[in-house]
Amino acid sequence: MNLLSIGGSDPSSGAGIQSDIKTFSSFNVYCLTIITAITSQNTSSFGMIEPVSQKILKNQLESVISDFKIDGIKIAMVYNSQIIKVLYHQLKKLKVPIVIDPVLKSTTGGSLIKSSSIEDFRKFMIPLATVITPNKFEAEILSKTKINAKNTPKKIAKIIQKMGAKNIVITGIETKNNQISDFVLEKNNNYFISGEKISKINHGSGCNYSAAMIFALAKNKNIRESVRFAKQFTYNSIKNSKNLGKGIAITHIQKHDKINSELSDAIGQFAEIKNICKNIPECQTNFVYSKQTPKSTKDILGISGRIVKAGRQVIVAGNLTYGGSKHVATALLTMNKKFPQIRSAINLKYQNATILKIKKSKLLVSSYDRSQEPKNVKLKNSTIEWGIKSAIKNSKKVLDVVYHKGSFGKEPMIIVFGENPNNVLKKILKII
Ligand code: PXL
Repeated sequence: MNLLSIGGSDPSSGAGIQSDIKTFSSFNVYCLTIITAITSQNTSSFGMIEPVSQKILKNQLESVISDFKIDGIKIAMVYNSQIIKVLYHQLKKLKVPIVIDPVLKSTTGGSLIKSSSIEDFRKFMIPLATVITPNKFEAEILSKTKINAKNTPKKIAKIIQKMGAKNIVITGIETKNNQISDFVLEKNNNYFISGEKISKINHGSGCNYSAAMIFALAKNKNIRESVRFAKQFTYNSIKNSKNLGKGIAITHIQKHDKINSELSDAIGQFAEIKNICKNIPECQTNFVYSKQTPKSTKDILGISGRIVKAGRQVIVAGNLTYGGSKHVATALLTMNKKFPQIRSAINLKYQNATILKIKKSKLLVSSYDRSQEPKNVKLKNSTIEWGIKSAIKNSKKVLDVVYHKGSFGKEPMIIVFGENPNNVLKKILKII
């Protein structure tokens, strides 16, 4: 896949074109670049901007468009009206998804667009957008309206949609209870997507969000899935941000191995299953995926927090880390010792209806009785290992599901196992 990033050069490599190269490379995607302006900046201050000429901009576009198949385009810093007009004329004829990140200011205070060009931005850039991703401040400037009780996010997003963008995502519109929500307006649909907030000033998160968004769209994910994906990717990049210079931290993109991308893809799809919140237990859900031949839970990737219920929404709290899950990872480790091909698992709420469906399906199921747990097991805190071992002891065939009905003070639970996260997901869809 080839994605094109159009924007400014940032010598600190925290934002702009350099940041997008890091993001796309982490997805194993080839990153084409078109530079609209050279900025000088570091983690403390913003220096000069030198926009490129229309001539070289047009020539860059022609070079790239005539040669490569382009699967998606992200446009960020455009700086002035000349640049905006060249981009409009070259890009309007292309039929690929375009994400526009309407960057107006850098975190360190530099203006990334001339104020006299904002009207042209509205007129020529916004209509190109499959998705536009303003933050609250940018949405207010573009719509010329302050967000308040009367002027709701929906109203502001509708104003921007009227300017021609197909879908609007206003990022960080609302923060409460340690959560940060994005507002999404699609053609005939609007909703909030919430995630865990990290209060850390950083350089790069906005770029990471829009870059992850174009990747998801180019992979044919729908808008809701793409927003979730971008949100989780950005959460991770902020969580892992590093103090590389003397000023603010720069977001960090971990190289994604196959295990990581398969699991995060499946978690995104799991969170999108209709009414899935009903299958999340009180102790919440973890979804894990193991390296081949795991020696301990440290070889098993899981969510450092959990997949949690928040009303009717499901929120992925925390990021993917090896050793991130204790319980589900221990269950998987035990299963994997007997059946090495089983490398992924998830825990779901115990419900009679689910058990009935499991029994009707062709899935192989077994259970254990926590009330039979020997004292020494309880003392050693190895209940799960003992439970899974007893459930699979007599099975020659690979088991798909193991459950227990709980005991005093212990919540009953269903664990679904599979060879990989996608395989687990398919089994879940059969039984919920
Ligand atoms: O984060 C927005 C952004 C985009 N592009 C360039 C930037 C910045 C922020 O500093 O410098 C070139």
